Amino acid sequence: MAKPIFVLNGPNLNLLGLRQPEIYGKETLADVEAALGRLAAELGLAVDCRQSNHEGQLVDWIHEARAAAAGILINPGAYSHTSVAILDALNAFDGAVLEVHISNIHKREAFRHHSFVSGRAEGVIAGFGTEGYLLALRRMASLLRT
Ligand code: DHK
Repeated sequence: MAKPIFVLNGPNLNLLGLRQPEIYGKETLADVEAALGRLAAELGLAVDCRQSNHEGQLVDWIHEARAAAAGILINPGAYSHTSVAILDALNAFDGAVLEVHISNIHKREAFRHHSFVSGRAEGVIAGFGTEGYLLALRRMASLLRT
């Protein structure tokens, strides 16, 4: 059995669909994860979707991915802009990393314009709404084929 893609969502993304829908949309995280599961099946991949509000938990999952995942698709939420620990953990992961932001972080407050994770990610999607996760999964499938 091929290794899954870890889909990691950071803080507050459990409130997707409820918090600031004008920015993050009306779809819930469960909706997004179900759509990712369906697309993964179409693409012949498997996804393992997880969400945590805790930085250390995300770091632990990235460590787990070293042996258990073919790639990581991550929306680190606010930790994108603050977490050297998540960047360091991703730098210790050998597979492909894709970063997703639901909103266009470059159109928002200046403190959201920089992401530590972008220094490691093969690609970044921002501002495509929750559709960005699906686009990133398609890209992950291409990266894994090459
Ligand atoms: C999600 C968050 O929770 C914010 O802290 C980031 C990101 C942007 C998003 O667009 O998915 O700044």
